[in-house]
Amino acid sequence: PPKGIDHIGIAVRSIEGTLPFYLNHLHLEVEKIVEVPDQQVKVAFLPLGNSKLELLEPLTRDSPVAKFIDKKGEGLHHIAFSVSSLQDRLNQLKREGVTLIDDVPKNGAGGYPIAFLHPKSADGVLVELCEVKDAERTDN
Ligand code: CMX
Repeated sequence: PPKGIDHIGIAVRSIEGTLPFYLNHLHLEVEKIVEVPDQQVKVAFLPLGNSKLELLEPLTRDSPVAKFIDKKGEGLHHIAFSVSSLQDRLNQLKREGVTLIDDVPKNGAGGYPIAFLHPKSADGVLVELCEVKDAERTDN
């Protein structure tokens, strides 16, 4: 089973425009802001207990997050579970008939391997799996 929720992804048009809500009203803090070329997004990390929020700002007009905002507007974009042995997990899900977006892991925003499952396999929820080494986790 997954080890926990690594993060929740929220699609925004502008990180700069969105941050004041999380900083001033929810009193969260920004750990770092990085660009993830593989996913064509800029990401702000806001730690929250053993998990975090990720604000996702599209870097290109035709990136997945830009298309999402065009279609559905800003808001909850995906949920990410931490797992071990990501490639084994993907192989297993494929054998079980789950539609994968990524057959092989990509480089994620946190610097570790990630892969997405297709929302049509999860009743409309975009699910991400993140491989986090046990030693890097803060909750064990
Ligand atoms: N949550 C739920 N459903 C979503 C979705 C999301 N985040 N994004 C798209 N969909 C749905 C669409 O609503 C659409 O549904 P319908 O067919 O019922 O209309 C369907 O998926 C297809 O969407 P689309 O707009 O035609 O877009 P594509 O098929 O080109 O892409 C998807 C959809 C999920 C394959 C693509 O967004 C993707 O590859 N996502 C994974 C990568 C990603 O999202 N990266 C950004 C985050 C990066 C990070 O966290 O670092």
